[in-house]
Amino acid sequence: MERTLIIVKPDAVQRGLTGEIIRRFEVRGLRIIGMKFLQVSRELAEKHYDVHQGKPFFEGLVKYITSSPVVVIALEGTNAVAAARKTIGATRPNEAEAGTIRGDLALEIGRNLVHGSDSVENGQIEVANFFSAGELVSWPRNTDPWIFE
Ligand code: IDP
Ligand code: MG
Repeated sequence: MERTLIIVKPDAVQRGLTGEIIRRFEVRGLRIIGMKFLQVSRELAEKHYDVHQGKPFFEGLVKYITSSPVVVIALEGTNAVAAARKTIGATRPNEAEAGTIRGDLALEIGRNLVHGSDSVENGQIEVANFFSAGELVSWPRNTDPWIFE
């Protein structure tokens, strides 16, 4: 089943939006298979955002994601990657649709509250970067037949 990595970023944790953000993925029907609270190290931040190395916002981005604790969540579901990205909304919160996390709760690109993997391949890679195999539980949820056809 498709997997995606969600990061409830430092601004969201500081603003007390962790529960609100988890709720939106939960009610969407995505199944939580891993979750933890941690402070991201510089090393892990650079690995996670490797594709953005060399861009003008890279240093600020690493500072932001390592500035304060985050909640990381591994989600599973049919079309988990695209579904989570839709629920998150556009990267620039001013362009994000109302009804999305960023469109409802954020204003600026450098404080956009949440990360979601951008491809099926990156979903697998990013989940593995943040979770060991023993930290993931692929459990049979009783509601699965009412959500996955
Ligand atoms: P995404 O989070 O929607 O996938 P990406 O383009 O992958 O967006 O960028 C990763 C993160 O880097 C963004 O969520 C945002 O926090 C930050 N970022 C991207 N572009 C800029 C920028 O131009 N200025 C400041 N921060 C940026
Ligand atoms: Mg991205």
